[in-house]
Parts: sequence; structure tokens; C-alpha cells
Amino acid sequence: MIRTLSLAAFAAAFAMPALACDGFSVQDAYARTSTAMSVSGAAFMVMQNTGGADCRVVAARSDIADRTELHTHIQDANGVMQMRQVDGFDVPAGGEHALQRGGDHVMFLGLHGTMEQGAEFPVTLVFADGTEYVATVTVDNERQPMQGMGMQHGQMQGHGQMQGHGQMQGQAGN
Ligand SMILES: [Cu+2]
Repeated sequence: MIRTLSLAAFAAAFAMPALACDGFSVQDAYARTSTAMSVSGAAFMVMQNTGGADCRVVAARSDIADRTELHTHIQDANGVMQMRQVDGFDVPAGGEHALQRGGDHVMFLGLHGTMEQGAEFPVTLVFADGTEYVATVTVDNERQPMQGMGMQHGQMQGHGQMQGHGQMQGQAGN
């Protein structure tokens, strides 16, 4: 009888992860704050879901601030961007959901200290079923909103070509 019960308990415990957001992962998670004096900051990341079920992140926790909230930006009637707390981010099965500047983000209110460039800290994401995922977030206050976009890449290539031409001229002169 005891053995039957513990097997049942084991089966129940083993079955639970199947309900969780199995294929969930976080890529390129970084956080920033405006100035060293700022009392709030935000984290951005790409949430990926390779599993077969939709995931919904309903809360976030961290130790770096009094409150950690899920936020988005909305544009009001005057075209002014405002932050607003939301009750969750949906990450569809086989898809992803990006938290990015000017859009969805994890908000830290009442920072306990300065967010030092390069520092890492954990942010716990809570799913709708109560399971959790801990993401490691790196402070990057110098990250530009559109870093890595195509246009910037093109400009860098062009600059490189000009440098190469200049070096060839210099060699010919020697
Ligand atoms: Cu916010």
C-alpha cells in the first residue's frame, strides 16, 4: 500500500513538468537604466517557445528592486508614449515574443542600488500555471535602441571599404 502510494506520488510529481512551459527560453536578455541616479530600470529580451503549447508569462520577480512588473508602452491621444502595467505576455507555441525598447518590458521600480554596466542578475519569470523560469539578465546601459539593424550594418560596411582603399594607397606610396 505504501509502495503504491509513493509510486503514485512520484508519477504525479514527474507528470507536472509536462504542464509547464517546456520549450521556453530567453535570449539576449539585458537591462538598462537612464542614469546612475535613476530609481527605476527595465529589462528587454527575446522569449522563445519551441514547445507545443502556448506560454503565458504573468509575473516577474527580482531582488534588485522593490517591485518588478510587466509593462508595455502605449501611445496616448497626443502621441505621447506612456508606460502601463500589463497582466501578461503571450509566447505562442513555436514562436517568440520580444521585449524591446518602446514596447513590452520588465520594469524594476525602486532600485536597491545602481545598475553597474556588465553586472548580471537573475529575473524569475512566472508562467500562468505557476511554474517559473529564471533568466540571467546583463546590465547594458550603453545599448542603442536599434543596435544590429540592417541600416547600421550597411553604413559600417561602407566605412570599412573606404578604410581598405586608404590603406592600399598608403602601401603604394611606400
Ligand atoms: Cu515600465
